[in-house]
Amino acid sequence: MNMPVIILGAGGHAKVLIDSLLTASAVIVGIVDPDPALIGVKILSVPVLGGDDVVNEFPNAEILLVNALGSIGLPIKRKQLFDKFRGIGYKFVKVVHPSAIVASDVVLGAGAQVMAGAVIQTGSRIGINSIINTRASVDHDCIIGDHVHISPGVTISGGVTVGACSHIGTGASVIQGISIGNGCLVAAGAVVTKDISDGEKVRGVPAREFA
Ligand code: JB2
Repeated sequence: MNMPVIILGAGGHAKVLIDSLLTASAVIVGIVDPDPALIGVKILSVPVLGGDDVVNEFPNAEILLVNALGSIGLPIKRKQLFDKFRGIGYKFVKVVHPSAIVASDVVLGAGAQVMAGAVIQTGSRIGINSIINTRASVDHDCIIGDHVHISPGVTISGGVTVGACSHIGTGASVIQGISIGNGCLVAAGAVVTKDISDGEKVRGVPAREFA
């Protein structure tokens, strides 16, 4: 990564990303966040510079962005923030923690984030702006769509498809060959043994739909 980066958002996900980026000796210009009370606050030595308008002071050819808006449910706001800046020509850098294991043929989309201890096996693809969070495991030949959050400790077996903007909660498991649609929510700890349609929310063991 040759260009300096700006971090969007100053919360918990930002802290984890900044740690990963500093490990990789990235040059971080600062953080932007809409909360004015955070201006000047530092996260792991990186200061909050102001709101999102600060990004516009840097030409899009001279800076890379990192989307640090995480999610604890459907990643809609995270997608909106990504689309807003991508739409005006900014590029999002991929972040891969050095302790992650990513097979050599895995394709990571723009702005994908692979956190510490995650494993992504051969033949898998990860969409743009998606998070494979701490110690999550994505086995062989999985297709993870755009703007997906695979939360910490999730286990996804081989040949699984996860549609765009879905959220797989902490510690959930998905057996082999399952298809999860777009905009789905899998609650923490669920065990998914059947396909899930677009927009469905499931929880429990085995996972069943809830309102
Ligand atoms: O439009 C925005 C915006 N909206 C909220 N632009 C920018 N630049 N920042 C935005 N934010 C800021 O994101 C909020 O003001 C807040 O400072 C930050 C979100 O912080 P929070 O700690 O609430 O959540 P997070 O997204 O960093 O982390 C969640 O998701 C992670 C994946 C947490 O639940 C974590 O526990 C989780 N690991």
